[in-house]
Amino acid sequence: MSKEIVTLDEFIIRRQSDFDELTGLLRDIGVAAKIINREVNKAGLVNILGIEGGANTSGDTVQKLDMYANDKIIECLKKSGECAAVASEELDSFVEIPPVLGKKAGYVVVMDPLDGSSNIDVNVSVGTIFGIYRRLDPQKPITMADFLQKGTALVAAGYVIYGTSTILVYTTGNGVNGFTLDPGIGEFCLSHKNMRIPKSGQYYSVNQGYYLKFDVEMRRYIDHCSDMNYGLRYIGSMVSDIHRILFQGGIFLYPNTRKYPKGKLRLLYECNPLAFVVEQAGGKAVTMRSNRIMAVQPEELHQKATIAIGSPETVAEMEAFLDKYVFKSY
Ligand code: P6P
Repeated sequence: MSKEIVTLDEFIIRRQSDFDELTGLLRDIGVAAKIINREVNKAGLVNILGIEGGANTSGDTVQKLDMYANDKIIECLKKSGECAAVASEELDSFVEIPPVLGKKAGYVVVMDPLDGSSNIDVNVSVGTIFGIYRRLDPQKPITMADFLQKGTALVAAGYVIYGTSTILVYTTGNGVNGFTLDPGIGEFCLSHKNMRIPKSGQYYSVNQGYYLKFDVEMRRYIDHCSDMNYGLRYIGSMVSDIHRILFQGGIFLYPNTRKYPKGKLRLLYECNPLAFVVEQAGGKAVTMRSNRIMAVQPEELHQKATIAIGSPETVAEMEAFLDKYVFKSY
């Protein structure tokens, strides 16, 4: 008997009890993901035709794909009237979304519309990352404080991977579920129910090229991974690297380096949403000082953070190296 097909829309409606008003917002994100998927899949063609970054045959300016994704998501978020404002890696500050039929929108969205977009030219998977917060006070105007909330205040978060298949993975705080886009019917269909990360894993994901620029405790930990014959998997696309760890177990690391003393990845719209998903799947996400990522108080929109995220036992094993080697100077 064929397995029942549960589309993203049906799943969201069935789970409506989670967050009533969130239903339309999640569906808006699903629509945006389908539109971005279509353009990402054509990106290679665009480059072949040599019009990337220029004007296409009809004279239209070909937008950079990450700005295209940014604009498309904002356009889709205007539909449900549940999102009051958006903060994006592509924008200096947040943008407000016009109310729909005078409705007081209850949420704000943080996002990296197309993370790892430099990989598109070499046909490596890229992704969209999003997080959803309740507004601090729907009766008051939107301020930066609505966005500078800890990850623990997220009500939903997820990512989309545009890869060999297009998968949307999200949580509303009641576990993690994955939906694969079926191009035949143009719907995201439930494909990974109640995802759980392995308690430990044999993969580590870090840019080994920075080895000599890491702190001594990080270099000792990477030596340990080699001693344990862990597999190194790193494609320079955070969403894809962490998606693999979610499935196969292990750890993803972006430590501080001399070039990025506070880390490279963004706390608000990269680390926190992915930390929420991984924690909801039973994993762990900490900074290089063993602070829970989701408990860090954001001070500014594009704040950077160091991160170690993945299987709980593997992250704990890494933290033991921080304790063992870090000089307790502070
Ligand atoms: P590096 C992509 O540019 C990105 O923001 C993440 O997706 C990825 O994990 C990281 O940067 C790669 O950075 O310094 O290793 O090239």
